[in-house]
Amino acid sequence: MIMLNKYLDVKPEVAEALAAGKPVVALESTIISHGMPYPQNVETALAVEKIIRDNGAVPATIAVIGGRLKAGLTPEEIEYFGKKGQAIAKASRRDLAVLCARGEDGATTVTTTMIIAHMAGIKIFATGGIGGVHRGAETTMDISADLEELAQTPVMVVCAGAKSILDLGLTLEYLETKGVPVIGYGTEELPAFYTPHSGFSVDYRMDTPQELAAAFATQNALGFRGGMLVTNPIPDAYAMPAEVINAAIDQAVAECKEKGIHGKATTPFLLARVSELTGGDSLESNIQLVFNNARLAAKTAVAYCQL
Ligand code: PSU
Ligand code: MN
Repeated sequence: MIMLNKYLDVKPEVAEALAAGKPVVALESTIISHGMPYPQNVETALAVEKIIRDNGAVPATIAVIGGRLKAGLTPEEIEYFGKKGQAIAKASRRDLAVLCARGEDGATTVTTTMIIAHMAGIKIFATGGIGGVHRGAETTMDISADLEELAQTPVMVVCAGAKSILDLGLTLEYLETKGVPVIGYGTEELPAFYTPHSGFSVDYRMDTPQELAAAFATQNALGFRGGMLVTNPIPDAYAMPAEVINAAIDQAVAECKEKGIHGKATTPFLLARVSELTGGDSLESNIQLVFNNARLAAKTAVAYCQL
């Protein structure tokens, strides 16, 4: 009998799957409220859940609602998060206690999705991109809490790499210091979200969900606390031309600096600005890479349960 946290609500379908040793994949809610516009955010979140199911796992979209940590949302709750968008607080590790104490809502980032997934007993999590070390962090010290969470919480995060709104080289250095393995799925090169190429190398290449599952199970069996980062390149058919996306990112980063935006507002500002500057193209790429990650995460969760 697993003792669950008193602030945690696990959706019955998710709880049943976990109790039966069946595959479950966690999904984050900041990507819904802050990462994409309405209504594409809701359509994408629901389609991602379907992809997880079609690939043999149960989806658990994670969020904070009325001070409760939710592992698994209903379609109505997903619609609520999508519609409220940026009006919902973006919840990182430092925010969870206050949100629970006050009975408020929060959209979970990679950090808080990992925390709540781990509380519920979910091992695998699919998202779009992670936060990391921001460009200019040597003076701003803007380093996403996602990296610290990967260092201390045993959840596998399947993403499409990180956007070059970040300093990708410094992000890899930080992950190395913290002992987080960075795996390339079918590639030796760290993917840069909208493009499969960053010019940086990953630590290991793996080519099957079984290999990913075995490496992560071994890390857990060794008693290591941390997570594992799986970077899955965007399919070529949906990749953006590097010049187009990099020009938009450089402009967004410059505007962010000019406007003096900092703290938790930085990443949502950069994401929204890049999306405006590149129009619907980057949104379509973003949606497709999330679908691709959901497929891989579900297959890996299935493989993990078969070990
Ligand atoms: N990067 C993306 N898409 C996202 C995010 C980051 O390409 O949606 C979101 C995720 O929820 C991530 C968070 O965990 O932003 C990181 O925010 P910050 O940099 O403030 O830690
Ligand atoms: Mn930050």
